[in-house]
Amino acid sequence: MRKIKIAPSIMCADLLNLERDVRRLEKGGARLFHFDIMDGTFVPNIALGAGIVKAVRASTRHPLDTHLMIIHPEKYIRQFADAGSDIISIHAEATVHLDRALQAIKDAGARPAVALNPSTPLNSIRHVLDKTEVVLVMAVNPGFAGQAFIPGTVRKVADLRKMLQENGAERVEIEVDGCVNDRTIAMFLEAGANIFVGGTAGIFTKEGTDITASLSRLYANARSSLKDILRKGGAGSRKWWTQKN
Ligand code: S6P
Ligand code: MG
Repeated sequence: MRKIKIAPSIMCADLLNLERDVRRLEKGGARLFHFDIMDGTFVPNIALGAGIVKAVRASTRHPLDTHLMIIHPEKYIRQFADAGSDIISIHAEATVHLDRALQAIKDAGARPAVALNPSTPLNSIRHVLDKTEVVLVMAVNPGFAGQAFIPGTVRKVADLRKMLQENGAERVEIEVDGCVNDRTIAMFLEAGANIFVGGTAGIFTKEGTDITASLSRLYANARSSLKDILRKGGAGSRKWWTQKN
């Protein structure tokens, strides 16, 4: 049975008390952690690096999901795989050799994922679906936490789920990143996504917030939304959710 996965965004955690936050998030149900790597060129901000991936790797047995918002990602794939990333996503807009870069992720021993900015059409990945295990759909323009959600991205996820079905690539998971909260999770589940990055909208809602409680609440509400959707026969069909990954 496929599962809803909520990956807390490490960029939004308390970096001075990261190990404590990792423990608190695990207690709230975290089984995947998300790392935002920003180069100040592909996105107008600089954040995190392989060192923090390595540090968290030593502190948890759960998979690590590294989102490279950098140009020429192929140069750094090996470094992030060696640091302990289990999933590495590269932006389709950031490389002119997408197929080769996805293959390089696989060769480095990680799960290849391709990320799309809100305005990038799905057609740009149609020919690499056999090389990707996850498609990460940005629901905000990448670069910062705490931004407003772009509603057109729900339709994009629904179109993507359809495109995956039509191309015999149903096994591909859809990840949504940006402004994930109870309301948007319900919409994206219905559209056919199953991995969600939790940042300031859903987990780290304000300073001092109880992140164990907010993550477990987000999970509980997501599971109950999925039940309702499946009862109505939505979410890329019941069959998709009941298959093994
Ligand atoms: C944004 C980045 C994201 C953020 C996350 C924050 O460029 O890729 O992973 O960390 O979106 O979530 P929120 O709820 O603050 O939008
Ligand atoms: Mg991200």
